[in-house]
Amino acid sequence: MGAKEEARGEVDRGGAGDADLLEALRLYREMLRIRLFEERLFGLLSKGLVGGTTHLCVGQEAVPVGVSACLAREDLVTSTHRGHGHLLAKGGRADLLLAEIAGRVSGYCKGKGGSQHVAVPEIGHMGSNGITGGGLPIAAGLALAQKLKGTGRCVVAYLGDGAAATGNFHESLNLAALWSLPIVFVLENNLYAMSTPVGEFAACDSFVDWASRYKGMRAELVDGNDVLAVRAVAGPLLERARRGEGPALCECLTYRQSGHSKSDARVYRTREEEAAWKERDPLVVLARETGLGAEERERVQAEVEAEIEEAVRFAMDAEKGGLEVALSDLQIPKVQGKLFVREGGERLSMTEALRRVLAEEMERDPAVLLIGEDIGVYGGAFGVTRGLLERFGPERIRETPISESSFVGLSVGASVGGLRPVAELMFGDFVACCMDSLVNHAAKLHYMYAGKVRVPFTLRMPVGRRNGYGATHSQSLEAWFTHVPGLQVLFPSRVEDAVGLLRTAIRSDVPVLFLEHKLLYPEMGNWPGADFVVPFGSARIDREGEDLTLLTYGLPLALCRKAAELLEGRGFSVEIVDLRSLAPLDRKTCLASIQKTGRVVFVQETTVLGGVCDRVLGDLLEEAFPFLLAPPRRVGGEHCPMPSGPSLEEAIMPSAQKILRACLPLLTEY
Ligand SMILES: Cc1ncc(C[n+]2csc(CCOP(=O)(O)OP(=O)(O)O)c2C)c(N)n1
Repeated sequence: MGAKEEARGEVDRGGAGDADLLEALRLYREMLRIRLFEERLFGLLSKGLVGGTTHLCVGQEAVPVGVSACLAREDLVTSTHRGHGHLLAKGGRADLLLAEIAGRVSGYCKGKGGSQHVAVPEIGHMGSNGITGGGLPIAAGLALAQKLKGTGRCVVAYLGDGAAATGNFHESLNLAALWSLPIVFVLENNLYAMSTPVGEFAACDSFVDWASRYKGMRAELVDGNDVLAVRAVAGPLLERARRGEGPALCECLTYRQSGHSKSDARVYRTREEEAAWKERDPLVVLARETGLGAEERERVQAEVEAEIEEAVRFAMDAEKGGLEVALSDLQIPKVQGKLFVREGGERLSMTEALRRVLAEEMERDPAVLLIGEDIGVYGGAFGVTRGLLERFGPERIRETPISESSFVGLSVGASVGGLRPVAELMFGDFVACCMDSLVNHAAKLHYMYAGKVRVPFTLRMPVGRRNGYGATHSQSLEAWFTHVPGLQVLFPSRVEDAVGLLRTAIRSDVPVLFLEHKLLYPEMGNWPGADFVVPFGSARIDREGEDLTLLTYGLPLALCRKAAELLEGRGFSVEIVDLRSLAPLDRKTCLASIQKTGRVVFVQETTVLGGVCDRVLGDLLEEAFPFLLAPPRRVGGEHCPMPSGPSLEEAIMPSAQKILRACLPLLTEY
């Protein structure tokens, strides 16, 4: 028996076939709302009245309607690129959704999200997602937040069959099963991922088969064109998840009657196949099974048509936004704390200071939790979290499998769900494994959902050289992230700043990448006192001078100090600016220093090509150019991967001598 027949034949309908006529009519109406919405939208798209890319769910309406019939308003859903039906079924308004898709200010997300990126948290819709599989770890994070906060709510994570082939799918199912999260993955198996048939991309008999291999995970297959069957199967899975008995996957076999997107000529499937599925259209199936009469259906049809016509009028007449709307929801709120350093504080290492901040913030705010690999008894790769497991327990010192993509994505979701996760990467190089979670999600959710969600998430990562760790364990990739709007990037060079910046990161409502140089962990400094914070975008003058400005951050600060002393010995006065906050950048302090000295050299550890130096100097030059007495210079590592041998590593790194050599011509020849 094929999976399709199995789904039709073996479903326990749980008495749902006896649903009374009123309920059947309600379900019919909900499905019809989605159907007519999509058909009307297609018309607008075809006439060019609505732009952008759009993925219609015609033919799949029974899935969200059957699932939503088992959800309370407070339960949460995450959605996909094909998400209009998910939102409408969860209680979304047709007019606000259509206005959103049409890019209007009165749309759900001011027109900034469009068809694929809509969130309506007030009805438990936590966002659709343009990245296939990208929403799955976020959904797991939302489920973790429900579990830790004891809300009793569950999370539905919609996904397509194509998403089941992603690493995020398997990593998220693994985490959900390990931690017994209150989540049900609702897999809409419409037989194709764009044009590729399921059998050509998934090496499994069914997705239920895959999912059921995860311990504690329930997995059920259901006819996704039969709304009563979907309701009957999803209900108990959701109840079980709510009771804390574990996650589930509900595979719904269905068919997308429309093309993948508006430009799809559907050459990968036959018209006969389409016709066969049309006979099992969800509206037809429900009417047939429950004996809904023509008269009732026509009445509902007229009512829904009127609603959709009104939605079209509303959306087409609504205002289109301009620059002001486009640049809204980018502000970083101020963080509360003290801005002065207590003199003569206790001496401690960077490692001890970071640990103390983490512990204090966890004491202060029960929403703070740590997430990462081997951060428990082992204490993290560099010992920063040592001892915290004993103090705070495994619920809040949450050790993860080796799955950077999903545990970072999960942290993003948990932060949207009201927690303040501080995740740790074992080595900063592994940030390459979770780029999607950071760049497409952490950085974007607040903006594209028009400020409706917050992402108070910190990602700590040990970076940089350490005498022979080699090419994949020594990188310092901060420059990648200073380019991404929505991400904050902090990089302390001394203990006091590490304390103040980490507090700022944890207390803020925005996503922050917090970089810790491995060679700075033993560095000693003063404990700056409880509550001390260093605000975003505030550089520090480390040394005052008149003739030349050294801009730097992180480990090379020490080299800059040495070079400044050598230059002083030759009669030159050097100012050092420690950026501390790479994004946002303190342009004012940098420009004031360059205006004063007329000469600038940027010093950083990594290759200068496309480095933070390029981003900062490029940004400053337009204004700084008139003050410059000499060309700007950059000093950094050679443009090659980090070699392993310590002498090779040393050879490609910046040094005080190299800085001196870069500075001297500027001071003597101009
Ligand atoms: C990471 C990623 N890769 C590729 C795409 C392009 N894309 C958008 S939808 C889609 C097919 C997804 O298939 P499935 O998950 O089965 O959902 P369906 O479209 O069938 O609803 C693809 C390849 C994307 N958006 N994200």
